[in-house]
Amino acid sequence: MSKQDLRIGMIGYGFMGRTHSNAYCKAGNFFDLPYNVVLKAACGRDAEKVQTFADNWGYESIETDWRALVARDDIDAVDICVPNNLHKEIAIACAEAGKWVLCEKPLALTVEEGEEMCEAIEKAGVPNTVWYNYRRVPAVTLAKEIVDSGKLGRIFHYRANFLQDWTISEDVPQGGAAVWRLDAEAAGSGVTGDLLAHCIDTAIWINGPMVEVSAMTETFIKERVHQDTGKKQEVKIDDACAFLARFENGSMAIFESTRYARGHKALYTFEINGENASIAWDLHDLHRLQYFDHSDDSRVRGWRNVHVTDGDQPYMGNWWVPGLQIGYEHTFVHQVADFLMQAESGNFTGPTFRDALETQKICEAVLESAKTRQWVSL
Ligand code: SOE
Repeated sequence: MSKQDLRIGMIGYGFMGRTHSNAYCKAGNFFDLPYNVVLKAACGRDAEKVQTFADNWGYESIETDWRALVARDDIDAVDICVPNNLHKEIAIACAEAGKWVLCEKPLALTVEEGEEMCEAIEKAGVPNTVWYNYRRVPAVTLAKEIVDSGKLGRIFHYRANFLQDWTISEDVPQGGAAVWRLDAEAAGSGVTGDLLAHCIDTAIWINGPMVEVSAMTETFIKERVHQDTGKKQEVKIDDACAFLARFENGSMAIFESTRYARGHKALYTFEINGENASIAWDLHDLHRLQYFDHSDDSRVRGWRNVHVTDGDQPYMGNWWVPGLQIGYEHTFVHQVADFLMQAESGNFTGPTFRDALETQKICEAVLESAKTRQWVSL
């Protein structure tokens, strides 16, 4: 039986536009999707650049105005891959037009914006997701399954880091293409919304809700040239952020993120310590899960280094043969696959806009705590 087409409109063509387009191209080859994914149109303000992007990935057409894309009858789902300050307006317009919406993280600039987006999306009843892709690293999904099975027992500790080093030079500008993440107007915040948001999404997915946070932030380089004005302007994002947190289940946590950890490019790590067992994961070695089980025979007890590639591990039955690993781009393929396979039936495992709003609330509480130097309750 031929499948119904799901026609994608992509807004934005940067790094995330590429990861998502790659996922749309591959998902149907590896997963039995209920739809035939069609790359219908790509949209960006620069016609030449967006045409090059469209030709590379196989989009059938281009638009240079996102409103025109959202108004098209031949688009079923819109993927929002533009800077954070544009998410709200586009997502609400998509919801009102009855489109499915896939939005890049973080959901919005603020909780207030995120709430408006959730209301519009839920009122329209359209399938929706936010691209917190690391949930779908097979080893991370396995960590969630192990914790859910109760094997760790009572959880005492959760700790996570996301470390980078790409903004150490004072010569890196802010604003405009490629470096809008350094411009508070476009990004909302620095590492909190960009990197810690990933750590928070994974943490609350695995370890449940957080109840309070206490944070500190720092902006190491106070002024940078803004690409739009050519002038040195104050840097208003957080270059680094560290925070303590307490979870509803009684466990305590420590989170750290920076773009000033010389030598680290994208070191996302987390560790969970329970009464009976511990789990650790590292993005630089993403196919492995470290697992320590205290119930093992004491003479051979130690950290197990599980190579998460066998067919009975999450997602791996759809890929190669045991022992052959997959990588970063596959997390996006998994998100497309789950979204399309689960969304219409209403049992999508998320993250939905509503799930991403929880992360947004924590990010906002973290920034408020850093500003007021007080614990903030959630
Ligand atoms: C920033 O450098 C960045 O690209 C984030 O925006 C992504 O969300 C993260 O996955 C990798 O780092």
